[in-house]
Amino acid sequence: MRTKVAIIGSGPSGLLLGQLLTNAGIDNVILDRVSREYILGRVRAGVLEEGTVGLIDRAGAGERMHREGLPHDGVSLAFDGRDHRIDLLGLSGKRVMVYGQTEVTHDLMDRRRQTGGLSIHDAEHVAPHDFDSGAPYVTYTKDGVAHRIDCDFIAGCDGFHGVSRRAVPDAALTTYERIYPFGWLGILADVPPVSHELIYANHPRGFALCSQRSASRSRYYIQCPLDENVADWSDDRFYDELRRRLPAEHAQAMVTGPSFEKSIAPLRSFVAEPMRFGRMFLVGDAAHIVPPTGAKGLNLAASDVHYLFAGLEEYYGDRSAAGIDAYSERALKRVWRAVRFSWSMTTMLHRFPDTGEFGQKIQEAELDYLVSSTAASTALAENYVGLPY
Ligand code: FAS
Ligand code: PHB
Repeated sequence: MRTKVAIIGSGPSGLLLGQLLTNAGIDNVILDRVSREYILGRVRAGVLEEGTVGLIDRAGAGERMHREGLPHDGVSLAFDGRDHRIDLLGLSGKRVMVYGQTEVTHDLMDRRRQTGGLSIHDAEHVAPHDFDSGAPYVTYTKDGVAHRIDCDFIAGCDGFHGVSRRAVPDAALTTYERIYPFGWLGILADVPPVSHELIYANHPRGFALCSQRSASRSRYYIQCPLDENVADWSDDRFYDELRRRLPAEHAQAMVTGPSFEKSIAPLRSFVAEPMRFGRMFLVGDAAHIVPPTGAKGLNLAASDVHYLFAGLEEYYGDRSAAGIDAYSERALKRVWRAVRFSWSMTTMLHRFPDTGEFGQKIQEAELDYLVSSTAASTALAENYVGLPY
């Protein structure tokens, strides 16, 4: 088989890139090691920047997002027993869209099927080859049969644990990492959200986040130790702890109900540089990971796709390589700004074991200044809604 762009990974990065390429008439194939159903069973991000919304629209997959998604003009920071609203729209001129990554993935998969894009699932032993040459290719096995896809370019959209970054020689890669000493215990439950907007809570007992998927489906998180066992957390125990970390008005008003998803996610900051190796590009989580505190993971994957698609469209349009040559530098500039923001939100809102009561007081002072300063709130709003591409 031969294609122009072989895409490894059928998550948001791969699907969004694949659809933009297909719409531009640039042939591509997506490979994933798991099934569609497995991918659609994953629960992840929930907040989309306007840039991400625009790319999903450009991909022709935005109809349900605009029908079911929730535009949010503000977000709350809760600390010291009180709520403080950050007026995202008033301060930045932009809003965010609350719409689950699972739904984005579903919509992009449906759009790919409508437009005849080829996706190969349950592909085993996927491997990129000769990407430092002019004739790269990808191999994989399906149902015991070995296959090869010759291509012009390889897009490594295969996430943090994927094969693309690992195929790069160590000497060609520089990585930067910070692993946080806690995780997020999250639940999904079909109960009305405690507030119409998201609440990020700093509390001496630990961080909490009240998010949502719709007016009848809530997504809640509490900071937990890394060695926590999710089986030790009944719904009642989770809700009791969540309420203890929220201002009384929310704790009292909270509607609880059975969770249908409960899991613990570790938190890390990670960046691999550069994001291009000859004819292979790293995209999204394959190149970087952020703690979800800033709601940036999925949105960074989208901006990577924006830069890479622009470069590939230019290459196949007027045969200029300028865009693909600039991809890594352009993407990393925005990646590091989002890594910084996600790190700062995580540092400001979570309980760190080694900073104790002094650290708590510093965080409360930072939050108190932030919500009382237009300049500081504007800076947070600009970053939260997404910096320009
Ligand atoms: P993905 O990891 O989504 O997709 C990679 C795809 O590549 C997968 O389908 C995988 O099966 C495939 N793949 C991997 N190895 C392969 C191989 N060898 N061969 C073929 N295919 C292979 N972000 C937020 O903004 N907010 C959140 O709340 C949030 N919560 C998260 C919770 C968890 C548990 C995780 C892991 C991530 C979370 N994220 C969150 C970040 C997440 O949303 C990512 O940023 C987003 O999925 C990135 O999309 P992709 O780059 O497409 O990578
Ligand atoms: C979510 O809804 O899953 C979510 C929202 C905002 C975040 C992280 C996760 O910062």
